[in-house]
Amino acid sequence: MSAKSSKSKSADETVAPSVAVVKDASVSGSSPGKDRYARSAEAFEKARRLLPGGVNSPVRAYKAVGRTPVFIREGKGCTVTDIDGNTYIDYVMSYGPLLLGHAPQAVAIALNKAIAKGTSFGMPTEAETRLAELVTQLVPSIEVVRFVNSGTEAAMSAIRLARAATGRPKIIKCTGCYHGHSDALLVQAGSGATTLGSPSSPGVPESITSHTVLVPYNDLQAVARAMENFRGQIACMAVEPIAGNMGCVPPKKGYLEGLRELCDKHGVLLLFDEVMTGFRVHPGCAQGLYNVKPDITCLGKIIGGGLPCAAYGGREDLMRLVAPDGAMYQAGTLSGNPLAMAAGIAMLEAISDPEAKVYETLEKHAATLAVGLKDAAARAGVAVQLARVGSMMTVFFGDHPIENYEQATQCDTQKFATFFRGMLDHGVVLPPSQFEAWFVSNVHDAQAIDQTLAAAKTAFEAVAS
Ligand code: KE4
Repeated sequence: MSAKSSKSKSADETVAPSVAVVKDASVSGSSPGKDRYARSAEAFEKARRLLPGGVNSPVRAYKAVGRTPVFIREGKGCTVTDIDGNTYIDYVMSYGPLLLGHAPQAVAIALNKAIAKGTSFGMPTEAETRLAELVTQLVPSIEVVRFVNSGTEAAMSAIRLARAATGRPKIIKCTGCYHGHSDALLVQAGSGATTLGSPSSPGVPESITSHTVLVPYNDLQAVARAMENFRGQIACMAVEPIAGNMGCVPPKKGYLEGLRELCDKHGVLLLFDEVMTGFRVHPGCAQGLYNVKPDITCLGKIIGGGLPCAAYGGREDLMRLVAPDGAMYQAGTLSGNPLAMAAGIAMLEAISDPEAKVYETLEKHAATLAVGLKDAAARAGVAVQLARVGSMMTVFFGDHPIENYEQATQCDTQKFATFFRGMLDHGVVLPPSQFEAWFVSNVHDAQAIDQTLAAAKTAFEAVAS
């Protein structure tokens, strides 16, 4: 999901906020034998009666790709199997947590041990300290950390911390970057030069979003102007160090370093939202890869190994402001719960084991996939831009450079939808939006990549025709 597009959506267009709606009727490609997805279609009808859109997170409803969602029965390695018995090579990978594939043995064993001793206590456990040790050892900028249950909660709390630490009300964020669905962050470009945000969702008061200043991603001049315009009022600049919610858009050379300098110049805290990039692109996160230290970092996804776990952390002087050390209040019944801690410890111990060569394997598989996809698109005569950092990537359907959200939204979402359906019908399941990143795990082996590229050949030909 990513920031809401500028136009408001009618009720039946509640899609992943930035995804242009692709009308089901006109483009729902010829899906092979309706029976192939019959059970999923039935399950979806039943779910829709009881859940908004039949899902618990909007992007999963497949509104942008002209199909109804497949319901998953199980995951194994780099594949998932739906309730109709179709098996797919999976590049959704739960939108990022599954760096080691579905239910890796280390995590499964750790969870089995933990669950035998209980699921939640509401009292401290040593597992929380152990995961905190791993996080502070691996993430260069984190000296003290607080665990929460979702990336939204991490970002919301980190912003409150920045405001508490600076006494300043405003925040800067980039259009197209997504930091969860807390009110202050559901903004879209407002009118007028001030670029003050206006709500991108009903239910968000203008009074909240008027403290959120929007700038384009990868544009240092815009950040400098915003900091000048609102001198002394900006608490933090929140940014995905590698954008993943407009599709994968890497930072331009010098961008992150430039943000660090501007923040230092204006007394603004630099907040890296590494919910997606944390431990994805490097054992030290994106900040380790690019060697730029933020003041506050949000983590999520991989840190819980697929269980609900996220965190915010940073410089000790800042984190000591958080209750009960300090007065900045934040709390959570299931924060640091033993199951998520067990899964997170198993994940971080596995990925930080130099013997395991996890990142070398990820890079090898993802690079092979990227080269093969570009080649398949070229052979089919389809113009694509492939953006990749490590094991997160996006195939953009367009022939223009993509360095920010505005350029990403100029892509051909109908071509993407055709490609998506072709891949699904040939055994590969992708995130159902042009504005999402694909995720490769260390168990997407050579055979899986070959199968993916065979499906891509057919899917690109469908786009071309
Ligand atoms: P959650 O509240 O969904 O755990 O995390 C929000 C969040 C915060 N920051 C970044 C950089 C994120 O990518 C996310 C969530 N990512 C989306 C995927 N684009 C989650 C998928 C969904 O919304 O279903």
